[in-house]
Amino acid sequence: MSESKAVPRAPKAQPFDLQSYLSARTSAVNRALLEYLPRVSAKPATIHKAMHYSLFAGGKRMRPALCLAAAAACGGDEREAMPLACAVECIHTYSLIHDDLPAMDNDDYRRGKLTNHKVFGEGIAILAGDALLTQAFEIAAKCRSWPRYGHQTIILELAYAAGSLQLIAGQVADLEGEGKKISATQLKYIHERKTSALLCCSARLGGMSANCTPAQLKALTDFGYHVGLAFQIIDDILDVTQSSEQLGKTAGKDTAAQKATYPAIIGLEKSRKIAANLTQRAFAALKIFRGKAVALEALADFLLKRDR
Ligand code: GRG
Repeated sequence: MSESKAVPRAPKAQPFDLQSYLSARTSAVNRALLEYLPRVSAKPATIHKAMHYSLFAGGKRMRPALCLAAAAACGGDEREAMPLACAVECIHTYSLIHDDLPAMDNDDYRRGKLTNHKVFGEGIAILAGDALLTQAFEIAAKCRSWPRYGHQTIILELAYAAGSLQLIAGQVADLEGEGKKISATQLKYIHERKTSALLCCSARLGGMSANCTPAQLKALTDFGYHVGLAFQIIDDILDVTQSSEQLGKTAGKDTAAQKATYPAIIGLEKSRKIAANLTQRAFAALKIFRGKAVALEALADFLLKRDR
């Protein structure tokens, strides 16, 4: 073909570099958290040390990433979403500290380090969890509001996801289900509340920080719900397929505590298929964003394929 007739080739779309994306967001979230939280040296230092200890223990920061990516998908500025991303991470970390307590899952390791109560004692660990939960609402109350989403809406969103109808409800059902034979429907009830609610809330808050339309909020809700369910199924699979070293927490706990999980009820292969189908449904929810949700798509894919 002569040069004059050559059809210019469209530039090849670059694959999304999720590792760089996550590493940049994790650093930004860590910097913001340090700004929002009282310093480690603030009196009483013990409680602030305990809060910082778990918050900066090396969590994957998936909820903040979903929040920031949802804001970007709606055409927003990630900096506007940052306080809400941090608020969600504070709630998540509180739930992990309390979940590890002897009265709950009684775990010695989390995020590859000794659990909060192992280092600071049960009393301080309970208080560190309480303080992080409260901190989340302080951060949200101090952040700006948006034309469609005022402070009341934002605070309600966090309160509902963390409250006795969602996160706590899931934990109660989980505790009460130990050692009992429970149905797949009951298990889904637990997963929806214990895991999906906060992931969904993260995506929704990101959208709200971009003053998203009702249709965009619905899409983010669908996306977060399905990603959340897939996330917990993968978590259950990893509990039986990975080592404690790999997970940074005690592997095989679900089996030891006779907990109902997807792998226990329907087997590993079927569980993997269900997680993949849920992720497909999450992808489908993103159509409305017409290519602007690449980060959300990459995150959902990563969560399905993760090994820790
Ligand atoms: C309020 C006490 C209390 C509990 C609420 C969230 C919860 C219920 C318990 C936490 C334990 C658990 C297995 C929750 C399910 C969600 C989940 C898989 C959490 C782990 O999330 P990752 O993998 O953790 O994102 P990192 O450490 O990476 O942040």
